[in-house]
Amino acid sequence: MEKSVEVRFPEDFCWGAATASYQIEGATTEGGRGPSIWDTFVAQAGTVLNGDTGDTAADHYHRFREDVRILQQLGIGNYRFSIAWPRIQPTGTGAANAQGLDFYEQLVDTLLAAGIQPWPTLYHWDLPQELEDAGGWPERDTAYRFADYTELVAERLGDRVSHWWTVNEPWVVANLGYATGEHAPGRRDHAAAAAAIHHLLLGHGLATQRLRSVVAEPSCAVGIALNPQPIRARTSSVADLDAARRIDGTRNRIFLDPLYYGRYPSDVCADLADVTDFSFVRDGDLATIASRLDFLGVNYYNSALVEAAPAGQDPDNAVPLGHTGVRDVPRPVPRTDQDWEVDASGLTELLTRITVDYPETALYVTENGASYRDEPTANGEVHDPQRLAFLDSHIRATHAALEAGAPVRGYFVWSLLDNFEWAFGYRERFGIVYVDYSTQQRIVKDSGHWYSGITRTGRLPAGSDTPDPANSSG
Ligand code: GBH
Repeated sequence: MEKSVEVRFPEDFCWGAATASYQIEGATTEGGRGPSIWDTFVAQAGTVLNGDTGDTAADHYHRFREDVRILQQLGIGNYRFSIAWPRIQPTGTGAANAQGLDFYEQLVDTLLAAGIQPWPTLYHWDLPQELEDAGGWPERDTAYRFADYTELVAERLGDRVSHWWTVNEPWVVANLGYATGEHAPGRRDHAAAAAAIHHLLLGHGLATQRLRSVVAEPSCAVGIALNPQPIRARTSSVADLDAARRIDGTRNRIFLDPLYYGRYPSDVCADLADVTDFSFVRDGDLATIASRLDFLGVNYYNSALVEAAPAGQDPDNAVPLGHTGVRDVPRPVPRTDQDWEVDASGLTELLTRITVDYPETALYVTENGASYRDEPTANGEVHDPQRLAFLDSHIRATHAALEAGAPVRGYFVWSLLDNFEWAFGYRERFGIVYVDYSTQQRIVKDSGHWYSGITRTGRLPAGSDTPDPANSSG
């Protein structure tokens, strides 16, 4: 166990917790909500572990007041949630469904009354099914539909919401949704995934402009939440370094370069020549995509180590967008119960790297957390020492980035509640609050009580005897 030093965050550092609509709301047929691609996907056999669906989830649609009360009791002053597009436009186009807007207005008003700042995400993966039927994100029109939907939301909530996230993790949407098929809509077409990347970025840019036209600045600040990842090479051989360059290209730079500099990296375009010719890019698109970002959201789970793979030995689908000749190298490091490697140092590396390569934008860690499958004890407590240690080490890594000069302004834990973890269903538990899915009872886990202390004081005490996740037993 390592002795840690005290770290103090600035007074105005933003502490928060995050969720997403389909993962917590349930009530998928209530309030005039239309079907989304996730409703369709989960209904197909073999897509989600144990056949789980988001039909009920954490029943947040009916229990949001209780969930806001929990945030308030924990002293968490910022809440990142997402708005379900099919609640606002059940078929993805046309007039707003008033009940959908009412729901989010009530949520926002309840948050504000509790002294909690709302940080809505406009797209966290629940595309209206009709838009997928018309081609989905590989189709250019979807970007324009996203801007129209954004306008409807901004008109209703713009007078009381001052921070907006457009799209959550376009890498996941494009690659898992359209290339590997692990997520909705379950397509497996690398060229379609490449077009989806561009239209997600275009949708982000159009929505950013639309927000600013509806809501007067400065009360309207906009960003995008990416899931960039530090990519390390196993050795410094030319082959391994080149493998890392290629993955860094499609994981990170294919998003960051157009957002910051209005261009796709030429090496990435060359790497993808067999997949796409980028003919979906039209005049003016890149300027739209490069609309000023007020902040950048960084969702961080871990880093990756890659190496060049001998021809024919790269595993199926391991590398999206049709890359071949690269493979992931497993490392002898602690893993979460979901088998994800834990590497807090990667978060410091990522935040400082972004600061060097894409400077001058406020950074927020918009998601960070881990799945450990702890269950309540007989007396109804949930002890989750590994999650607590995970959060402790990553909040320290965030502080290290701040000390090193990265403009990090906030940290949102993923997640407030245990929830529907996409293809893994309810087996994985990311919450700092436990959810009993048979009773919908909420229990604040040890990590939640601990995080509450951090949010109130803005500091992590010295030598807090947080166990090393490697050595602690769950
Ligand atoms: C986010 O996605 C989502 O925004 C959120 O909805 C979700 O619930 C949360 O994270 C937890 O999954 O096997 O070690 O290589 C995360 C995207 C992409 C992060 C795949 C982890 C693989 C880990 N993820 N990545 S590993």
